[in-house]
Amino acid sequence: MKLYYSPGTCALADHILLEWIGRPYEAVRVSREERKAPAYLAINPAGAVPALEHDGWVLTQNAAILGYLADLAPDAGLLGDGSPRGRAEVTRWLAMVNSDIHPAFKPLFGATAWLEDETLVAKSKDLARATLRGLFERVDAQLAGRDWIAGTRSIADPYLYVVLRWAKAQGVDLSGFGNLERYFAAMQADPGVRRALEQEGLG
Ligand SMILES: N[C@@H](CCC(=O)N[C@@H](CS)C(=O)NCC(=O)O)C(=O)O
Repeated sequence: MKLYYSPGTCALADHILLEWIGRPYEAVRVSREERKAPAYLAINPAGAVPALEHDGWVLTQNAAILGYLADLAPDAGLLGDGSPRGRAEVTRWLAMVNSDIHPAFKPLFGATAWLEDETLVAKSKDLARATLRGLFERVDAQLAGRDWIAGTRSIADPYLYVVLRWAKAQGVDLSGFGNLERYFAAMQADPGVRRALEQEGLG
């Protein structure tokens, strides 16, 4: 299995998951330039990471890759407690991270640079930070009394960890979110997380 990644991106979630499930894999680093070059576009026409190659088949979209990896290792129990509601909780929090939190970072990663006016770009970034604080407030509330976002360790956790790293790097105000701090510290100390970070040169 090959995971195509760029360091610190959302592909770090898949990298952590590969460590958690303990299947052999190769992590293939792709630079910003390589993501838009023909060789990589043949793998993922979106020019984005992650992409997963397994026995000649390529899978893209983070949520799909995380789900696939978890299905390859049912014993790891990364899709809930086995009940329909447990599975739905995992999907609920994965969806929140993938479709609400991740896209909310776009202005902070340059999506509003086209505005060209420095004041407007700064305002769009401030608005993004405020939106993200609101989203993380809900995550913090969910983590009260829980070690994992969906109750049991799941595919939503590595992705949540990645967006928390981004939030810290981008100056999102997370003050007062004690549950999130505890969660982040536990993830930082996790051996699989550490191995993935080290392989990406972020350890
Ligand atoms: N919807 C895609 C989004 C992936 C995505 O946004 N990847 C970023 C890294 S976190 C990327 O490669 N961006 C480069 C680009 O889109 O040009 C998914 O969930 O996999």
